Amino acid sequence: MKRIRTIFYITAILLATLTLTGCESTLTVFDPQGPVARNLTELIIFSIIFMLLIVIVVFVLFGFIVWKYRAKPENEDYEPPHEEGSTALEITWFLIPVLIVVALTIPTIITISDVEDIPEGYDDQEPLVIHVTSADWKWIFSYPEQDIETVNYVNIPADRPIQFKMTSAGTMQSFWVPSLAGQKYTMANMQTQLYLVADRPGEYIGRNTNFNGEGYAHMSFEVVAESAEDFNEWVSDVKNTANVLTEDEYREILTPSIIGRKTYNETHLQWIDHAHGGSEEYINPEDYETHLYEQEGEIDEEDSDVSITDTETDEEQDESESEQSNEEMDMDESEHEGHDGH
Ligand SMILES: [Cu+2]
Repeated sequence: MKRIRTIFYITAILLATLTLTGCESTLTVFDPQGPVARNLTELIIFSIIFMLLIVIVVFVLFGFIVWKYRAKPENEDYEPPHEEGSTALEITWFLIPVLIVVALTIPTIITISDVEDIPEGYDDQEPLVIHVTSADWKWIFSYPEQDIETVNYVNIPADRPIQFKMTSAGTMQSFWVPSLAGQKYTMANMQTQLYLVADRPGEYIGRNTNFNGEGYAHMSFEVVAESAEDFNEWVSDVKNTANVLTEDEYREILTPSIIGRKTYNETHLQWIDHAHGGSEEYINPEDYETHLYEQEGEIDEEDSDVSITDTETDEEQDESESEQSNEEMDMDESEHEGHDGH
């Protein structure tokens, strides 16, 4: 009776784990939509199977030894003989882990150097260059060839290699489109590169995977892969309808804030390429202390379930709070001045 109950409990727990894993039939990482992501997925699957085999061998041997040398009534008084150790065995169990690490390292290095270049089979095509600038908390995409810029979404032609030249205008972030490529860091004053190809038209989610403050959770973007004709049509649409990006507007975009999608004619690359210095001029440290609170009031207004009066009082509170902190800062400054006078 007790055994049946135990079996029932174990089955219930297993079923619960299975059903609680969610409704999606595939995990994004195991459902690659391009050659770069496919390479990485194959490496992940190889590593999992390889390590699983080692785990199985270890556990089977462990179980076998425990069972074979268990205490039995016939060997109750058994005393093991004194052993001095065996050089041959010690070399063996030193070498096995070394070989395992080497066997895991070789395919990893090959794959990682492969994805650093235009994917195989696409080398005859000129890659489309897109500059990626991450800022707190948005993604800016510049198309130097087309002379257009987008925020929080990037349109790419499918079946053509894309070369992302990535940098950051602020803190370090990490660029990741799990369906299409692995993740790579973006850093101020330097450039990292990432190639990818989308097999066919489709929409994919990309996001920042490096925690960088309050707006981190919202720092995602959409990658829209289109046919070459659709992409060219979109470019000419932007050229005909979008506003020209001004330097003032660009500075405003860079302040720490959560903004939606934007589309511009011309790119910020004409004044600044954060990959080669100059980010400091565009970053105001004070923005990091106040700007998001102002922005939150705007977000509340959009929510239909928040009444206007609530939002107003929230904003008033935020304003008085930031005024207070400004006053405190002014006081601090005057105190310092006083000390300097001595
Ligand atoms: Cu760096």
